[in-house]
Amino acid sequence: MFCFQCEQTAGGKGCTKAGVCGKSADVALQQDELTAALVELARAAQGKKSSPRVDELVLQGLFATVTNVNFDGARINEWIQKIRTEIIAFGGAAPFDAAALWQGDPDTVSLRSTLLLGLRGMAAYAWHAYTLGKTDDEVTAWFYKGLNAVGADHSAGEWLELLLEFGRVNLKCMALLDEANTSAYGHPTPAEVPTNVAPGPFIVISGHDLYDLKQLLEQTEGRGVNIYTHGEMLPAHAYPELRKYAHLKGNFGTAWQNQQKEFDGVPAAFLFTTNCLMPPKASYADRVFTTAVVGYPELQHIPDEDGRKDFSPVIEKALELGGWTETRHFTGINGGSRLLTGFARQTVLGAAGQVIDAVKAGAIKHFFLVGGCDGARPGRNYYTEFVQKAPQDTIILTLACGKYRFNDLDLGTIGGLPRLMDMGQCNDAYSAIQVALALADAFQCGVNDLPLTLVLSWYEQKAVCILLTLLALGVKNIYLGPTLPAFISSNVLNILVEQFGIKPISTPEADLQAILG
Ligand code: FSO
Ligand code: SF4
Repeated sequence: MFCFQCEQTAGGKGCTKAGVCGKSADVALQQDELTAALVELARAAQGKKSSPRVDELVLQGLFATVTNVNFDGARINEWIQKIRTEIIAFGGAAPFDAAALWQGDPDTVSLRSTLLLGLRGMAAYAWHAYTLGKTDDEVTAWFYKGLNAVGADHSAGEWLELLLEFGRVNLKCMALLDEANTSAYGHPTPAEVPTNVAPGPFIVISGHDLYDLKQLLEQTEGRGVNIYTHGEMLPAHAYPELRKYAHLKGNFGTAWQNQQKEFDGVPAAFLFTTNCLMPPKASYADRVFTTAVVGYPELQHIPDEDGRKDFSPVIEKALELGGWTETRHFTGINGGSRLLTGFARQTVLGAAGQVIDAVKAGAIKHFFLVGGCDGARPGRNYYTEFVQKAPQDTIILTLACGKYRFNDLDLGTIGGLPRLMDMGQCNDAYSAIQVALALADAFQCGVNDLPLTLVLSWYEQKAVCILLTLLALGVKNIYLGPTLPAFISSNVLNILVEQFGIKPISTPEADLQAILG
C-alpha cells in the first residue's frame, strides 16, 4: 500500500504497511482500485450523458476514500462492482492502472495527488448537498473532468490551471451546500451550547450531515432519548429548524482524535455520519453505528432507503444502555464549559456596520481566521497559544473541528461582539469567504489588503479543496500547519510560496509579530 493523503501519515512521508488511521493495507489497495475504477468510469462517460445514479456513485466512490471514512473492504468492493457495471453500460473504457496513482516524477505525483485529494474533499460537500436534493451541473460535471485529468498527463502549468479551476468549482460546491443547509434549516444564529449531559438515554451524533441529524431528531422525539452533537456536528445547534427540538441537548466531547478516550465506557449510542471515525475500542464498539458512506467491519450500518433512514437500532441501543443516572459535567480542553457557535455569514454580516465602525475607530485592529481540522500532533497547541496570545483588539473567526483547541476559552468582547466567533463546519469556509468579500467591498479594497490573516490547520482532504478555493480566489499569505502535506513536493511548495505567499506556521509569537508588526 501507499497512502500519504492526510497529515498524520507515517513519518510525514507515507503509510506503507498499514495506515496510522487504522486503514489496513488490503483496504488501502481496494481504495486505490476504487479510485482507478472511477477514472475509468469518467473516461467511459466522456461525451455521453450521465445519470443521477452514476453521479451518485461517483460521489460515494470519492467520499468513501477520504481519511477516516470507510475501513470496510466488502463495501469498497461493492462500489467497485457497481462502477464496473456502469463502465460496461457506457461501452467500456481504456484501463487505468491503480498502481500509477502514486508513481512517477515527484512533481507530477504531487500535482496529480493534490487534484485527486481535492476531488475527494469536494465529493463530501457535494454529497451533503445531494442528500438535501441540491445539485449543480457544473460541480457534477467537474467530478468527471477532474477524474479524467487525474488519469491523463499534463504539463506543470496545465496542472496548476486545473487546480485553480477546481478551486473555483469547489467554491460553487460550498455555496451549494450553504444554500442546501440554510434553505432546509434556516440561517444559523448565535447559540450557547451546554457541555453537560443530562440523566437518561442519549445518542451522540458525529460528522457533518445535518439531514441525518434532522431525521434522528424526528425519530427520537417523545422517545425519552436525548441527542448530543460531537465534533463537526456542534454548529447544528445554531440552525433554527434543528435547535427547535428540545431534546437536542448539547455537545459531547471534543474533536475527533479524542474519541477513543472520550467514548470509552459511555452508556450511549454513537452515530457517525461522515468522516472522523477511528477504529473503535472493544469497550464501546457494540454501540457505534455508521451510516451513508461511512463503514467499519462489524459495526452496525444504517442503510439509506430512498433518502430516508430508519435509526431504530440506534435508538433501541441508547434505550438499552440507559445513559447516566445523574447529570455529568464536562469541559472543553482548557477547562471551560461555555461553547458558542452560530456566527455564520448572515449573523456576522448583520453586524457589519458595528464591525466596520469598530475598525474605523481603531477598536478592532485585525481579524484572524483560525480554522481547519484538529488532529493528534502535539504541535497543534500552536493554535491554542496563537488565539490566547492574539492581542485584545483582534477578532478571531473560526470554523471546523480545530476550534476545539480553544473554543472553551473566554476571550471577552469588543464593542458587544464576542472576540471569538465560530462560523461553523469546515464547509462554512464559504461563510468566511463571503464575510471577507463583504468587508473588502465596504473598505473598497482587495481581500489581501484587509487587516485579515488566515491561520489554517489541515488534517485531511476537505482542507485540500478549501485551500485550493482560497488560492483560486487570490487569497495570499496564508499560514498553514501544523506541518506541510507530504504530497506537496519541494518544487510545488516553491510555487505555492512564490505565487501565493503560503507560509508554514512557526511559533505563535513570531507569526503574530510578523503579521501585526
Ligand atoms: Fe474536522 Fe474531520 Fe470538518 Fe475534517 S471533523 S477533520 S476538515 O474531517 O471535516 O473539520
Ligand atoms: Fe496514512 Fe492518512 Fe492514508 Fe490513513 S489516510 S493510510 S493515516 S496517510
